[in-house]
Amino acid sequence: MRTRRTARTVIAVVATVLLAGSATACGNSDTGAGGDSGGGDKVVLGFSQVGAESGWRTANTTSIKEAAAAAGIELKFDDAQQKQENQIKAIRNFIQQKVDVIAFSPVVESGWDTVLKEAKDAGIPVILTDRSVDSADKSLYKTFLGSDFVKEGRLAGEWLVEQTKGASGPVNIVELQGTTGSAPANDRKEGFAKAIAANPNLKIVASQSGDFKRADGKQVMEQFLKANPDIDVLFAHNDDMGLGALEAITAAGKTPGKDILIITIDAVKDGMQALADGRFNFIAECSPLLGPQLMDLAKKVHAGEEVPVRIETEETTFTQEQAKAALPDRKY
Ligand code: GYE
Repeated sequence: MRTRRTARTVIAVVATVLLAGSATACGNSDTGAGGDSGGGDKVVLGFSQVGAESGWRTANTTSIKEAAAAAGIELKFDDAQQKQENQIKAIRNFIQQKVDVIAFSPVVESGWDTVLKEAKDAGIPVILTDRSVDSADKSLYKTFLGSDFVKEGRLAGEWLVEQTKGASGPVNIVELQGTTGSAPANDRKEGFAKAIAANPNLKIVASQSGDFKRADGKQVMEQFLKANPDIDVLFAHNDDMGLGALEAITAAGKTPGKDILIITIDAVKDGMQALADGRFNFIAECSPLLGPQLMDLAKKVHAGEEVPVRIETEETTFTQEQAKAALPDRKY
């Protein structure tokens, strides 16, 4: 009995201290960085999304909206329809509305310094999510939460090197790149190229952007097939372009996954289904479920807490067998 009462007292004391602590934290954050949003106690987060170009993006948007609701964050969401000018406009609107925190996924890497400086001058902290910027001034944002795209490309390339070990003749590769100038397109291309570089028989015979979209993937693959009769491998920077390409390959009378090996990145449900069915051969995962971590970071930077400058998403890779096993539990 005695011990129990003591334990209860300890818990009560701890709870009081915690409450007092959080009250202070709230007080601090109200006067901290960022303007007065007029949103009461709720942190107001302005988020500029790239668009709705892929299954990955849809899952990412859902994750962000659900996580904001769960965290009690007021989310102002803007869809930029894959246009940088729209993202810049959205960020300027957020600054004008004096939101507490701005987060965005930059459609391309370059050209952000001016608007980021405007946010900094207004005292509004910025979080980069999913994609990064190439700004030399790292003080323009607090942190970057997202994947290592170079690594994803490298894993894709390493798998191919392993598969084609001992191949005597040339292995002709076509590459469907993501949005021109975007971090994932630049980095995945680089990682893949480096991974295959030591194997002179592995040759990228054509490489073009399909803008991360299914329809564009199909159309560019049609052109690839017309211009190159002997394609052995397709490396697509995301599942959606790979899925579009499947139609072009089938229409050309070839069997995807057999006549042409298909490697993609993302591992969204449709991609995983294609992999489990044997139409894709390998996927390097890129997780879109960034919402909960983003909300946590938004609260922290609003409260003036230090956060790591780089937070990397955890990811894996999938073979056909692994996709079959993982598919039933796949949430997106
Ligand atoms: O791979 C692609 C999406 O930036 C990681 O964007 C993201 C990429 C993702 O459109 O499907």
